Amino acid sequence: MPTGERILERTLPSSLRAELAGDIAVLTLNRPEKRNALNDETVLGIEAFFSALPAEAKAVVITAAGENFSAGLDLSEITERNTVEGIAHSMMWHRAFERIEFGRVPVIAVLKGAVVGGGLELACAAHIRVAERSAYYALPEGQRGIFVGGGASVRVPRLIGTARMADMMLTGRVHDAEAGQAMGLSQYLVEPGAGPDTAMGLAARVAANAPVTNFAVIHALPRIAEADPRQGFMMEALMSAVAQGSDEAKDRLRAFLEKRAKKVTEF
Ligand code: 1HE
Repeated sequence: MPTGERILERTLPSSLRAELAGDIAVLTLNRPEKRNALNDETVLGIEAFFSALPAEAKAVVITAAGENFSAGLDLSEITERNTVEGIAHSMMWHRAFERIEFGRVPVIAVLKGAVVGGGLELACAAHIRVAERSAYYALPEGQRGIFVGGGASVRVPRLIGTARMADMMLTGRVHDAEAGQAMGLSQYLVEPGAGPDTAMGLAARVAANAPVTNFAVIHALPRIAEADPRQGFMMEALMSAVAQGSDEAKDRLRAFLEKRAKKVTEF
């Protein structure tokens, strides 16, 4: 049976590179000469990658070649599009990024340099963001005369609040990596160049979790967090029971009780 890696070799555009490091798949934005601007081919490639992850992959790390994560939408492609085509284009981004957020495994993005416009939208679809100190965040759509279309209106307010997003769009405000960390755009802030190693270390920890836990965190947690509390508590009880009932949970709990598992402080 062909591995996902081999499938991906055939389907990915040159603006993306995919590798498998053990049980961690690494997707690299590979168009540094255009600051990893996201053209249609790249967004469709992202969708293809996350739709056909190698079976071995238990976590994904998204990195970027060059000094920048991504300068967002490829502005050279936008001028010819009419309104109806614009809707289809935005929905194509939504589809691709939903594959990231609601895919099979957790995703960690390594941010640096420009994380702007659609680049920030891509970053926000990941579950964990590791920002190098060079990272900066902006939503220049306001200044370009357009609006976000890759899911930012849904995902960014959940991280930083509607008021901060409105400010970024209305005034063109740029936030540096420290500010981004303080407001919740990133969960980790690291020195320049340290992002990939940090992300791979985190991915290894994620990959070591029971699959049912990772499933619950990706698929159940965000839905529960947005649900009416009464339904949320019910969903939590059901998810909790499903997880507890698994053989792997029983093995792990027994290992702790028999002093064979690490303490919280030893992870
Ligand atoms: C691009 C793009 C792009 C660079 N589309 N080609 N995004 C933006 O509005 C951000 C636009 N980009 C910039 O403001 C700057 O490029 C950066 C601050 C990110 C980086 O500056 P710098 O000095 O390192 O690079 P550069 O010289 O500006 O760009 C290098 C090349 O990349 C240059 O092409 P070249 O052929 O002249 O060498 C640039 O034209 C090209 N380039 N960014 C196309 N974005 C689903 S809706 C999402 C809506 C949005 O994302 S809107 C925000 C778009």
